[in-house]
Amino acid sequence: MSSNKKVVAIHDLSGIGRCSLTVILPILSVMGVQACPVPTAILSSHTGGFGEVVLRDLTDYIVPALEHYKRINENFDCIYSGFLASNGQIEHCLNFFRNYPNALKIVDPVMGDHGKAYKTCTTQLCRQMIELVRIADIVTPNLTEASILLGEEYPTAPMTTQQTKSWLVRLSEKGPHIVVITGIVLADGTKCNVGYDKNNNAFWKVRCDYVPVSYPGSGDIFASVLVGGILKGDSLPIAINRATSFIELAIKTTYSYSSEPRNGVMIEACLNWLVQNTTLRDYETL
Ligand code: PXL
Repeated sequence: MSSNKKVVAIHDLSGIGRCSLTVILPILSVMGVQACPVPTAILSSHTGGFGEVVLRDLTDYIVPALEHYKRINENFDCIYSGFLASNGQIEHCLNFFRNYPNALKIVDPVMGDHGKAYKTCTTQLCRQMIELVRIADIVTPNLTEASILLGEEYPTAPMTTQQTKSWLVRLSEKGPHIVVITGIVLADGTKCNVGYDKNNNAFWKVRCDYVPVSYPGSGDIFASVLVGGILKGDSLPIAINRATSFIELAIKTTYSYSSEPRNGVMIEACLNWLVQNTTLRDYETL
């Protein structure tokens, strides 16, 4: 595997709760992609359910790491950013993207869930996240994040196909040529993840089963499988299919054990599915 793709993953490292780098690194590795972590912070746990978290901010690590890589002419195929806790971190991330103009830029604009912004996501931080979205090739917001980025109310009712397409197009008009929105409920009651490829004017959807529990880190798992798929040569609908099928499998496995939601998704039980690089065909046009 000497010619495998190499990704800089700019995310936090949370000790327990299975999110960000603790799920991104194993997922990319089993998919045959080399992940080079640039940790933005070290936390004892994620911020959703373990009480007061111990945090070591690493904002001042990002630029020196970038400078080191530039000094040694290290190249990357892709730069992939996620949860960022301050405007400084976003600024340094922008720096990374600008220094590697040929790398595929994937921004998961982690800002909130279930219609609410995370505590760390101030109005100013949300505004600056848009700067990262502008420079990105691919963005992967959930419905909450898509509504924040578009300045729209969080839709509590199902969305029409027309409205969903309009949101995808409006997000792509900010810069990225590929937009994937997760967690859409369409008017026919189906839950799905949707994608838009501006260059081919193609709209896609992949349905997923509803499971009555929400696990932290699910968005990180979805996005990292999507990143791995795209880098391994999946088309957009197949990559969305792979990411959706994997998160569905992992969530259903976790749910079957009645595991506490705050402990995240039991990816360890399911990573072998990714190794198989299954042929998929469960996508549809939107
Ligand atoms: O999965 C998103 C995420 C990443 N990192 C930290 C978080 C969260 C969501 O709560 O708290 C530290």
